[in-house]
Amino acid sequence: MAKSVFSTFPTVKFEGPQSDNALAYRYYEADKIVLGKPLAEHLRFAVAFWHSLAMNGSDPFGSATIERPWMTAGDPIAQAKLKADAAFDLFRVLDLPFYTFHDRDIAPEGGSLKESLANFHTLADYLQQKMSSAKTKLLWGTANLFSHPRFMAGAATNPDPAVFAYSATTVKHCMDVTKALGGANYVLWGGREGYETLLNTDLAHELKQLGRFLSLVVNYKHNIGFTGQILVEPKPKEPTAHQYDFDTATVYGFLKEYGLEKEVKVNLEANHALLAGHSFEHEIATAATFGILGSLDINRGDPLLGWDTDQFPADLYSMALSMYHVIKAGGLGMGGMNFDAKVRRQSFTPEDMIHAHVGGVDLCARAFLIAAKMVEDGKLQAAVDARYGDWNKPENTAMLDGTLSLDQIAAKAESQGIWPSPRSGKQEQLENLVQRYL
Ligand code: XUL
Ligand code: CO
Repeated sequence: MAKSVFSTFPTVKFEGPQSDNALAYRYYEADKIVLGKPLAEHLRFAVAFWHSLAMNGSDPFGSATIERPWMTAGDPIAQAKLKADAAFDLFRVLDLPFYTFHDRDIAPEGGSLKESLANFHTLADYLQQKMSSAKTKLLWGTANLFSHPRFMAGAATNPDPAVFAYSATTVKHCMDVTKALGGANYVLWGGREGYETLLNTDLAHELKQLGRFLSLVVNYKHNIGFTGQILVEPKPKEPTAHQYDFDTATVYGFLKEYGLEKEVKVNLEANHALLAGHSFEHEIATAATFGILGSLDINRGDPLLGWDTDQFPADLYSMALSMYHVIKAGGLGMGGMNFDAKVRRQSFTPEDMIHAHVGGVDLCARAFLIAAKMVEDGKLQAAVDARYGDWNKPENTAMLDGTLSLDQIAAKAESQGIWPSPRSGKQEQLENLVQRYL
């Protein structure tokens, strides 16, 4: 194998918080036992092929700033193999347990459906070969049903049935490959599953198409015996003005409508939550409430910009609260934490890519350690339990368990002349408590 752009970098090691080495982990001690199991098994970090190998730094106002050997002209299959070689070298440097990909990240589009599928399977075989001698496993696979112009009016929700059929075919093959590579999950992010204007959109028809598409995916999963999870990734806007998978609550309603709430979970992304007007922890807690917490895409947005900047995470407070809710939900199970984050346009060197991941990994690991302390300590939970404590009294439980009707509740309240007095929510006190763990 030729030397990759990452081959001069040694494998990043845990050196502890005191280390002065910029390319060392300070908090991510993979085999440290926390809450009964190694940190690595809680966090299940993944490197995203899309952002780390396929992005070139271009934006609407400027051309590529990141030039990698596999991005230059040449035989597309040979270039894709070069990219895969570099990917596995990056995985070696970062020493993280998982990676994720879109079909188009790993293999070039061909001149026909047949050729595109052939390219995809050629590279999938190549990845399988590389995985046989590497530690990195597949967290999830997905299909890019949004970049090519054929998807401009949607994939599953396209008014053109040919695009629906093309997308179904692509997803079928992508699920086959994800299964063959031992993927733990299969993700569907509806990049263009939404609309720009109702003037040209039959909303009810598009939702029916999307529901059918997801049912087909779930049926196929069972037919082929894929034991991974099917995950939908909510996002409220960008690229379309109105995305059908707006947020966790919207996705849950959609799953219920199509009877898929026991079959499909969510892959939650930090900045998608923000774009939906939520915090990441809100989305995690909501998914946990409905029993559909699947996996996490880790990144951050810029509240000053308000679009999907996909930056590496840096906010310890928010991440600690997010990890707290992950732990409370019983962990990520088969899911993990995928760095759906890209380096900035000016960070074009291979070393920038490594710094970005080292910082992201350490931020999340540190947040998890803080959250574990919060859970073990139990003070925050005790405060919440106390706040709801009166619901444990039988006379109050009766209002929730169906024993009392509305008029019975009213009759009782009136006869007792109840007159609730305000109770403090203790928000600042609890904020101060959280600060003590940081
Ligand atoms: C786009 C996004 C995607 C999905 C997979 O905002 O998050 O990378 O995670 O298609
Ligand atoms: Co994502």
